[in-house]
Amino acid sequence: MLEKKQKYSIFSIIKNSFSYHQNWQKAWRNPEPKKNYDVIIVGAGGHGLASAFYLASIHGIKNIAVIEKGWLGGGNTGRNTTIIRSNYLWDESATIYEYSLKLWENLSNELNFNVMFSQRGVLTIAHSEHELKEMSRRVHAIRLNGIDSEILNPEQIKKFVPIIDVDQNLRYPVMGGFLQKRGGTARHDAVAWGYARAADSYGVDIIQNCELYEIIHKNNKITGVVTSKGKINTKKLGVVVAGHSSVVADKVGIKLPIQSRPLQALVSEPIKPILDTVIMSNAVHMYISQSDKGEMVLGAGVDKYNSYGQKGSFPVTQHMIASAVELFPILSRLRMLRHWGGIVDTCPDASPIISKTEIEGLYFNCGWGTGGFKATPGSGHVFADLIAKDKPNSISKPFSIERFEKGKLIDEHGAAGVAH
Ligand code: FAD
Ligand code: PYC
Repeated sequence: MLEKKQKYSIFSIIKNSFSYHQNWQKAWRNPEPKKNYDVIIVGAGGHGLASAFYLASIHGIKNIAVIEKGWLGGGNTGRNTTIIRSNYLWDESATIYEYSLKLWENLSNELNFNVMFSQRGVLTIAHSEHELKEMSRRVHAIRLNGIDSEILNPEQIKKFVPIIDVDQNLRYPVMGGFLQKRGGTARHDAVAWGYARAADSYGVDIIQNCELYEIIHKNNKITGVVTSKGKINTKKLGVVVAGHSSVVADKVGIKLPIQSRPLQALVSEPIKPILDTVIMSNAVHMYISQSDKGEMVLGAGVDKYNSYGQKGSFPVTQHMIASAVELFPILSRLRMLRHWGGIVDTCPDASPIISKTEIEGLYFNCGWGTGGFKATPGSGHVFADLIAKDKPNSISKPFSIERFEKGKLIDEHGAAGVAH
């Protein structure tokens, strides 16, 4: 699928290593903006880059720019904890997240770039009878949508995760859990790089350090944008800026039902492999996995205030660590290597907005909140379809912004679990 120039032979790898990579083929170009594009995507996160790639590869639109105020993948795409699963409650969500999960299963092939998708399973554990009953109900709903999900008892959990303590006399006893075996993780920045490289090979201009300042529209139709690199004309503008969606919408007087909050994560120093799955605990309020480098990757809930600063507060960091040690005392002597935050854009129903707007040619893809990484391929697919055809398809339609006027909310707070 990719052009010939993107394919490296073993000989070119050897040749380049001896020349200190000076003649190494760049994975994507670094162009200056043209005067005019058929489509401009704002935001070079995974969702924006995937949208551009599918617009070019599926819909044959070649004159596309992705403008990014910083560097590509530097937003939430490069800051998330990479959990991928499709075990959502409502049919609309099950459809879009499962559509995405199926695309993940072939993504490295499709992009000819290893995104290190690893179906190591995602296990959510229960610490009370009540939690376990709620879980069974959720598992039934998930299975009715044809999505794999199973309840495990403490013995099965111990077998699956040997480092977990299933002693029933603990403060938070592990009473059971539910597992999606096809869930897992991927390498987040590889996802951004893979899509960027693939989109570039179709001629998409990815323009970094190019901030959107103004949206220009005339007679209720998009005509262009003003950016830090000047004015660019276009008739179609797709905005995919995650935590800054309401700031951009505000430029044209659109009020989005979005709250923007910091979500933090941290990694420990690297250690030998001890955990080969993802564990989430809503009651203890923490989730954990181990990266391929050996770091323990931890996260918890959002900070309880709105902010655009990409950092979180100390009490949340402290809580994450205390919760991890509560469940896995063997982690108590580990040192923290680094921590960071991203700004997540959450809708009242914890579901995304994929929508046309009242201005012709202006589209928004946002509100993925704490859980959009897993949706990257599916979101890009359906957003490209919406922009190309100016009409939602059956997957994206329920996520239109009109659902807030009609009261057709898709409440997925429970599925967002730990991160909320
Ligand atoms: P981004 O990657 O944020 O891309 C948006 C881009 O828009 C940014 O690069 C930004 O610089 C750019 N931009 C903003 N304003 C402008 C402007 N005016 N002009 C030009 N460019 C602009 N999801 C999961 O599914 N699983 C997880 O385990 C998970 N863990 C998370 C952990 C943390 C700590 C965080 C912060 C998020 C987590 N998420 C997770 C959520 C996930 O990261 C996001 O939903 C997803 O990455 C959003 O992707 P995106 O491409 O829409 O946004
Ligand atoms: O959506 O699975 C998720 C998630 C976990 C942590 C943050 N988001």
